[in-house]
Amino acid sequence: MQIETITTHPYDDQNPGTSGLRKKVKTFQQPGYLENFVQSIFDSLNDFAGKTLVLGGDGRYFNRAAIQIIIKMAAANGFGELIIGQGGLLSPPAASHLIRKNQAFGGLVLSASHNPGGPDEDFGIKYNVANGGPAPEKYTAAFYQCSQAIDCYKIAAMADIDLDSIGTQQVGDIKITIVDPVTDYAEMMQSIFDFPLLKQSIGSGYIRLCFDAMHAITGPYAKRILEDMLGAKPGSVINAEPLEDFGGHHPDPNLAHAQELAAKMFGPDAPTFGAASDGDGDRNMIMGSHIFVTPSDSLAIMAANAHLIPAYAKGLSGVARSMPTSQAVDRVAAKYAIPCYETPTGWKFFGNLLDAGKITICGEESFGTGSDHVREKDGLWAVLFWLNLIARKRQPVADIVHDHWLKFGRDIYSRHDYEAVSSDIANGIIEHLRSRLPTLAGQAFDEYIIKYADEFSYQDPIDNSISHNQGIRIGFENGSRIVFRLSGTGTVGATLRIYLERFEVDAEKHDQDAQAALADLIDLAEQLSEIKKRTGRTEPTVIT
Ligand code: VG1
Ligand code: CO
Repeated sequence: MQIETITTHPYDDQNPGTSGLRKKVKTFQQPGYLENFVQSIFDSLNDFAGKTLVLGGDGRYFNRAAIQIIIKMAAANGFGELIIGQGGLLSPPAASHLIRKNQAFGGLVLSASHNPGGPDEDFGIKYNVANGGPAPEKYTAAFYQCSQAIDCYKIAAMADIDLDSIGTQQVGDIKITIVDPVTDYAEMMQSIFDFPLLKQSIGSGYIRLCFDAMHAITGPYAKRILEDMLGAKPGSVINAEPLEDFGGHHPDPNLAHAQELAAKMFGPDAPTFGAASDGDGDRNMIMGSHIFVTPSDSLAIMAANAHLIPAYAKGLSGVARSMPTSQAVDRVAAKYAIPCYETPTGWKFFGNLLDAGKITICGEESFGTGSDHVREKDGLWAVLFWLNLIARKRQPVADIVHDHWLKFGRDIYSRHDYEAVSSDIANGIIEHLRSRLPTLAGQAFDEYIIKYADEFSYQDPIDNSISHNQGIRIGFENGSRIVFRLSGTGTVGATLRIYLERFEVDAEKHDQDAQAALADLIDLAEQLSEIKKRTGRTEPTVIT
């Protein structure tokens, strides 16, 4: 096999964000752009000669082309084996599982997750380390550094690989195995949840479900697991066929984007249970008949009831949530006397805690939950968790949620996003907030008295690495919080996120509409940040 060394020039924008490098497809199609980044990853890793790399993506536009390039580069750089999902497909949790199961050196996951797909939309790539989780910051910083000085990349002169035929072939020094993307993952799910009980509850009609795959990667996973294995009626999985452009939709599971599902769940004769996943299948939205469960509540409810799930019957070692996620899970941890960790946004910060056995379950407000079964958030895992819970408790979703609030109180929660704001204006807003921080504590705005105002820094309790500037937090004496941060996954301008939460202990007030209940905090967020004033916008782009 002939290996070519191709001269290239650096691109200055290959700094990975919250979850890998995400750019427009057109950016990735520039000469050498993808190659530079992949070579920069390989150049910053050591001792992988002859070892195994897992490879797959969310199936969006450019996925197949990128996989062919990466195969040739992995061969040229000396990997010994590639494990690739059939059709180039692997959801991040399935890739994470394959890395762990095969004791691979790492994996490349091609995904822009919840971002739209197509020739004019987004593409992304991230590297996962040997524990199956996203590369921690010290790795991504090294990738970026290499990308700024790169002058050549290596690629093998070999024919394209047939990605659709399962099996193993040897090409020169590299073994290439195409695997079914679902089989191993489905087996793992069977080992975590009570499949016989689920089959019985679904088969008897006690649970009627609708899962919206949003024309993204979870289609084949959900069809196999929910319909074929658990007996949900054919058609229970909607938008099940993965499309390169997700049917022109935004594959982000929330009430704003999963409208078809939302209409069903709030319509007449609504199913008992509804759920959706994002483009790459690591997020989940949970709904019941006429109820939407916020991701922060979902995490807390899972933690509070985990002992009812076979794999977690012994209880949890601890829990973790990203900083902007509501404090609902903290209340569960306090009651069960288990540790609760607060990490920066992004799954890479959970890896060390999971590896060290400090936590069993973790989650983010952005529709992500997961456990120590893999090192990624896992959409279908969360769906099966909820199904298992409903089957065990013999209670509808709404009752499970209301009972939880009764016991722990309700953390009323919402996130407001302002997308595609000019970067200068967005940075100006953050600077403005930052400059106000030192004088905010003690100030009173009606019943809201500011208890602390700071910029979140995190010291990893395992490796002691420190991550600064992880979002601006303003906490109030009554437990409410407002958090401001800039997104690290967008590809156009800047996205400003405002996270709002207020604790309500009074059961009489648990059924309020979140936006109405948070109205004072929403006003206060504007007073403090001047987002509307500075952007000229009258309302957020998306409210979740
Ligand atoms: C967003 C979410 C974050 C999540 C990340 C990746 O990041 O807020 O919680 O981990 O996306 O999710 P940001 O920086 O835009 O706020 V996914 O499903 O894109 O892998
Ligand atoms: Co995702």
